[in-house]
Amino acid sequence: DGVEETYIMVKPDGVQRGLVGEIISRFEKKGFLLKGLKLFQCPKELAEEHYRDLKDKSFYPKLINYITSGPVVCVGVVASARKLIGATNPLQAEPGTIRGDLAVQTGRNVVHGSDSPENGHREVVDTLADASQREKLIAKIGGRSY
Ligand code: YYY
Ligand code: MG
Repeated sequence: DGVEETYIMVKPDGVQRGLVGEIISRFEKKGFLLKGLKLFQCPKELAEEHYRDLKDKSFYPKLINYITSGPVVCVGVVASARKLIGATNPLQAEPGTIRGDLAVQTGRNVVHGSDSPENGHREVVDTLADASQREKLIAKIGGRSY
């Protein structure tokens, strides 16, 4: 519909460390419109789909293991959120960003944010759609269009 969406995911380390409120609060205080929110155990198939561009990377198996290791919190917001999240490596993320303030390890960087409007829309649909839609999606992953 022309409105940019971003999929934010508080990763398992963020949930386990009790940072859900803090992280969502930053998006709220910045003025992002929240479109959806839920606690979610990511199925392996969906994690592989989510990180499909990274499947040849050496860290990919660990990444899939980690992201499916416990519940995550999925949030759909309107507009781009990468600046608020900060660089992938928290040691390079600016102070004031979520990763800059709250994380130290790349593999435990507390939050995901979509890297483009296209991926934002896809990721919001994939996880914030209802369970029956997601089952259908998982069944047809590989040949899809948005
Ligand atoms: O979009 P962003 O999360 O900042 O980074 P990506 O390059 O998309 O990688 C996704 C995810 O993979 C990253 O948040 C942590 C992990 N990762 C890693 O464990 N080791 C790396 N060298 C690079 C990324
Ligand atoms: Mg990314």
